[in-house]
Amino acid sequence: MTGKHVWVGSFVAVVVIAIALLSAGSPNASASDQPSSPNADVKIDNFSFGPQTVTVPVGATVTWTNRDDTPHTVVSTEGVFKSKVRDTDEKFSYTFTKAGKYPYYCSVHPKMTGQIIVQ
Ligand SMILES: [Cu+2]
Repeated sequence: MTGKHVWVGSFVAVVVIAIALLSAGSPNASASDQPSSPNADVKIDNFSFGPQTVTVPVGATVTWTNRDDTPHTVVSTEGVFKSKVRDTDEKFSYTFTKAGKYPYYCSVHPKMTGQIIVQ
């Protein structure tokens, strides 16, 4: 009789601890996800930027990765940012802190163009 009560009591304790751990864990998980969520990636492949137009919120970091066999650059038309020559698999990142339209091109191949829209 008393043994059964002890078992029920420890079962309740385990459930309470489990709920406490779950509710403590979820805010941590969303906090660690936060930096990656507003950011965007642009792939450079086959002499083009993809996607060509990317819309991000203010504060987002855009990362370009050269997936082409040819070196490319990422150069803002208005001089806001300018990468060095990026070889295959090299990256360039820029964080946009002001809203606006940011057209850019590849200075090696000026016909390659793209645009970042920051809202
Ligand atoms: Cu290029």
